[in-house]
Amino acid sequence: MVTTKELPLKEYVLKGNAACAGCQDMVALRHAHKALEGDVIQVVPACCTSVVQSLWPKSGLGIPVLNTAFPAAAATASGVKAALKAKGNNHTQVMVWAGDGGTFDIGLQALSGALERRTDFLYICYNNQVYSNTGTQRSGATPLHAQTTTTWYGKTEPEKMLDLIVAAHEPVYQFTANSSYPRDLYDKIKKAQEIEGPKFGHIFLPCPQAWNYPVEKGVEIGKLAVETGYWIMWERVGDEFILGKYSKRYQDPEKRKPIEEFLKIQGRFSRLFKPKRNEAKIQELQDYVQHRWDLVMKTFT
Ligand SMILES: Cc1ncc(C[n+]2csc(CCOP(=O)(O)OP(=O)(O)O)c2C)c(N)n1
Ligand code: SF4
Repeated sequence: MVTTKELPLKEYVLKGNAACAGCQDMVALRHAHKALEGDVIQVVPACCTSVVQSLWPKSGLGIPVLNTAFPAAAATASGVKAALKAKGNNHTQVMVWAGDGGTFDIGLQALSGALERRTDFLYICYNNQVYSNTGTQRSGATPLHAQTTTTWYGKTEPEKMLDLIVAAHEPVYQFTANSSYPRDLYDKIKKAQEIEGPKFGHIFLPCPQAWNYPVEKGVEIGKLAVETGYWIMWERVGDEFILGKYSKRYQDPEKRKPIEEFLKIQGRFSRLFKPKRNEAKIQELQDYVQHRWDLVMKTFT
């Protein structure tokens, strides 16, 4: 794994941009661009990243970016890739950077089409589990019992298993990552850059604004997601499945921290603990951790 000292010094995500304090999207984006070293055209649909990028005169990205309509990011990327090819440019990476709303829900059809067309691109879904930039509405990635402005008493459905939907398209490379492990993310983006064909990365990242936690807790919450087994780190190169080193030990349920440790730190789950503890709902989320592991392991191994 790359060491901190080996990370390129050049910054492509610029200081003083419009992201909230403690935004973990910026941590992930920063490391992705360090890996790509500027040879990239980024496609961004409507989301927090598009605000960071496009607010004049404070554009937050020092690379070429194409802002596109909310549902159209992957289709736009196919077009950009075709244009580069027509110009004889086979090296520049086309990378979509889209939120979970723009991927799980409104951009899913375009994503499916681009994967099926075998577009040579990298699609990144940064998953903060909510439509953040329009005020915290629930998305298809919002977990069971999480409170949002459209689910005041907690969401009544669990999230969509997007990774399995994407896997059914057989991308050449697929991975999950987490903003609390940025060097691991860096390595995965580097790897993606070397593989030709459709590639998909799914990054879990806490959002202080929407999840309602103190800004300094972002890294801790991301790590707790892995240590409770809630978020599984893995890669798939073709058919080869690799369980990530950060998740390996948590395959054993005995080694996992209780899900409560991940939940209680976040205001969006406060109704599970106040005014009185809701044991049944906490247990439901605990059981769902194992369900997710079973689905992933049964599907890929
Ligand atoms: C067709 C369409 N519907 C709705 C919107 C309004 N809109 C812009 S961004 C956004 C939320 C994006 O959520 P997500 O993709 O999860 O990214 P995040 O804001 O969390 O970064 C919405 C609903 C839009 N721009 N276009
Ligand atoms: S709402 Fe969340 S994801 Fe969006 S800029 Fe703020 S912290 Fe980042």
